Amino acid sequence: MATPELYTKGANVWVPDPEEVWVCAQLQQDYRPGDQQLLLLLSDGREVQYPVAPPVGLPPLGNPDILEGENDLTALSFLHEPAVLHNLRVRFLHYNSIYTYCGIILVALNPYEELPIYGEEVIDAYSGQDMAEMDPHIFSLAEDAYRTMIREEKNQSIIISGESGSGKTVSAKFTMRYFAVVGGAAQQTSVEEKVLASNPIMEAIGNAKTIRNDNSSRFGKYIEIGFGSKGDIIGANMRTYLLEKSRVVFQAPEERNYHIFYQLCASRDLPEMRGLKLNSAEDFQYTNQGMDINIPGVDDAMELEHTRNALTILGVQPDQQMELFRILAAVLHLGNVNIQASGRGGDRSYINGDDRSLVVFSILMGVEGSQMAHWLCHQRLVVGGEMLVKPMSGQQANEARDALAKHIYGQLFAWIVQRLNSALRAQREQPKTFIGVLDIYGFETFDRNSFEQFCINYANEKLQQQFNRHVFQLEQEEYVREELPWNRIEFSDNQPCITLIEGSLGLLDLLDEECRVPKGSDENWARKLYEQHLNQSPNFRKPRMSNSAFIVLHFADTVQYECDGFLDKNRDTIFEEPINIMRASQLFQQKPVGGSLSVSSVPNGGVRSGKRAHREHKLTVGFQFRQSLQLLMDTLNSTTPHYVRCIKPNDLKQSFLFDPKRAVQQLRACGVLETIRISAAGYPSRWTYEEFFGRYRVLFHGSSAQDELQVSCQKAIPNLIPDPEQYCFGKTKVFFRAGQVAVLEKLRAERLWLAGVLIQSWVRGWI
Ligand code: AD9
Ligand code: MG
Repeated sequence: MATPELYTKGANVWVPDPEEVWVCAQLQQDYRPGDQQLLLLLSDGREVQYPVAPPVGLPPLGNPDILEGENDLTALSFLHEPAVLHNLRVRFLHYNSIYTYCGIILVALNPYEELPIYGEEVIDAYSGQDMAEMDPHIFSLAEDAYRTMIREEKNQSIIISGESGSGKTVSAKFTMRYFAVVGGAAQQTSVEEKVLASNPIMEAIGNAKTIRNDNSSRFGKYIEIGFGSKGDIIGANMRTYLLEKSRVVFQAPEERNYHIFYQLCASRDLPEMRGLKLNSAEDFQYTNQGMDINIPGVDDAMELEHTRNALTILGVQPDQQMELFRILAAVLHLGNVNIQASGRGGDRSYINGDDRSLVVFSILMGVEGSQMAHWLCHQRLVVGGEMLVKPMSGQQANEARDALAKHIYGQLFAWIVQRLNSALRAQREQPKTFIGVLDIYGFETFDRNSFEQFCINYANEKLQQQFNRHVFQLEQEEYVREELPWNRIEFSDNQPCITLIEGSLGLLDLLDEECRVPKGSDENWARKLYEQHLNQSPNFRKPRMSNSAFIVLHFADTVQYECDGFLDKNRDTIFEEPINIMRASQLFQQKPVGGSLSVSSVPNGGVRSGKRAHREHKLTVGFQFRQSLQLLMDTLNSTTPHYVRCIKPNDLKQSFLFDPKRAVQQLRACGVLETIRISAAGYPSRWTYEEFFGRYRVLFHGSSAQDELQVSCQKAIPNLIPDPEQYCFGKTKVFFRAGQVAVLEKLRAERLWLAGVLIQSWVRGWI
């Protein structure tokens, strides 16, 4: 893509820098083909010899000044990483602009500061406007989705991704608020209010404080907002993905369990809460492991008020709310049940009959305490057709208790989602169209990566493919519309990686198989992975120093996964007997929708009956996740997608601080740079003949008559750009390959200079 003739004295280039990622430098003399070095002046005043011999090559060129602060990155003439980074930084730091387009993507930088740009007056300003005419904003994207839906009578979706703490949930809520305002019914119905009220409820039960984000969503969510024939909101429906259940029983230092537990503990002195026998969250094993039960600036008792109000708005009656709280309190008490190891070498365990936590748990859940105590410490096995009761070790019993807690919470979560959905269901008419908002976990890589990261990264791999194909298709459509000669754009499809994960005998298949075979183990699975995929799949590697880990080359990054624990997490093992006792409980018996909790209505981990569950194969987590992702992809593919990519500009949660290293890492991972690449591979710069003539008339000799513009352009351009590969004439537009706008700008500048026109004005692009 380097255009040697542009490397002349005074030209700006970007050179790599360990701190700033890229720094700007100015060429001190013309480059001549064959030169081994460039003499550069760095911005700090140093002169350096920059080696350009292969494989380094010429450094990327800076963009013409007219493009500085451009609000669409794909309008940059040179499309490369330093240009993208520089432009985002200039907009963010100089103009406090957190939003920038990158083609069809809206890039959103988290400002970590409340900005006065979300008020109703701003919504009004964006409402009814054309996207191209307004500054980039989450509202302009929402408006575009809304207008497209009305105009084309087609479903839309807004796909928000980004890493933890980058602002996805905040963005999702702003889009929902936008729709609630523009789609608000004339006669005040309460549907919009209900749709918005679902947010605090879902956050109470599905969000938690993590080291990255005080309000981190621990599940994925796709909410479809249904609109009636007048374009007003008439209902909604949500689907959730992969709740992190392990958090219910375990939290890392400085992290918390789900907010709702702390909200309840903080409200324990309310008269109606007394019966729950709650203490401070510091006293419960399930809420105190992070060692800090508070979030600065958050009053958990007040938050419970919000949660309760929201539940009331959604029609969950106070007595039903108390039922939920009772189950949640029971989970906390369950975590404090003291399991004692006994027997030789601790191979048995027991719970004291007067264990206070067990007593409270049993009362709250309405189950028989002694039975529960027995079945938490014993398991039933079928050996040779005969039923045996086997004692469990202390560790096994603790695992069984934790598994029960996770199961109860998972059921409660699923029940609340169902309950909200039935409250949000459209009443009078069927929705004509919907806008789906997807707030899903972004690509993740930690020092140690396990099943959760694997699933999350798999989801992102699928979303990236959906995105690539969509962008690619749009490009092709534009080329067809403009009747360009058939010109295939090459782009790197990530299908091989997806096949590796979900294909036949892929990673998930082999994992399921290993979960089925007797004596299956994480190590055996690892071995089978190596046998099947090493040197076969381009996206698979084995780490040199380990036999229990594997490496996947994802589109965003290369990630090493530790196999330890994959089988258990995929099986999501539940111990049946305690759950059978739960099934006898009043709370778990009633009808699912509109009624009370049900253990059998929810597919994930739903236990059918004690005996049958032995024989019937339970669906694995991986299998279900693959299915739900496929369903999501089908849905997204049937809509017009709109993409938001959230970027976390620093790890300190500091307002308007831009850490280029972190930003670039995310731009690579979220596909923005890939979009740029796809864009650069085709004809990223395009102008209507009129626009083109307007800017470059000094380079023309031909007629400026309206109907002859096209012909004039077609005559002029071959003289300006000798390589016919670099441009293409369409029906209404002229298309250029990356870098050509810079060539034209340079020619224009020289012509203007010759003509003696004031340099200042063209530098600023005023003429
Ligand atoms: V996670 O993957 O669920 O852990 P999110 O959802 O990407 O993450 P979230 O939306 O919760 O991040 O944003 C994190 C915090 O950043 C918020 O609590 C705000 O304090 C802050 N934030 C994000 N976006 C904005 C914004 N547009 N304006 C002001 C913001 N603050
Ligand atoms: Mg979130």
